[in-house]
Amino acid sequence: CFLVASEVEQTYIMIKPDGVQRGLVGEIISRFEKKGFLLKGLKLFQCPKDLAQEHYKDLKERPFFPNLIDYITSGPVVCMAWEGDGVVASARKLIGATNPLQAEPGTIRGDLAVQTGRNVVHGSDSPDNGKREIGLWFKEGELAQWESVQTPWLI
Ligand code: 3AN
Repeated sequence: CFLVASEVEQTYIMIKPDGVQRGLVGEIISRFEKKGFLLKGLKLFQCPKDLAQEHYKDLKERPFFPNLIDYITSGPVVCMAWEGDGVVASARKLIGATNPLQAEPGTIRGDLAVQTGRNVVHGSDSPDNGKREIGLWFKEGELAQWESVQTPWLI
């Protein structure tokens, strides 16, 4: 029912242009799948500048903001909505620290990236931002309504 579904935690995960260009899409999606989260939305998308600016609006005053916008809009990104208990914090653990040199081995950034400005993946930093970002990047109807048959084995 709608009420129950709306209470389930969701996060916005995005494979950035470097991740797509380097052929890491399958590897990154696989980590979230294997962990046991549910994929609710997925698309390859060329991000317009105004959407990138809105997504990163909290970083507007930072010196790296223009470079960040150029980077995110430089090629297609993979937009994903993932669902599950505690998915926001858990996804950030799977992703690892912002600076890939400080990210632990075993994390996506720790295993696959070197530079902060090329850190291959984004994950929402709170459940509220998860909702906000999924609303920004996906249109109504683009999210799938489904439950995995594996779910009883995972929760
Ligand atoms: P995270 O992506 O780990 O939540 P935020 O929200 O602080 O980190 O930063 C958003 C994005 O901005 C980062 N993923 C990275 O691409 C870029 N960024 C953050 N700090 C820097 C920096 N010092 N230099 C260049 N880019 C940065």
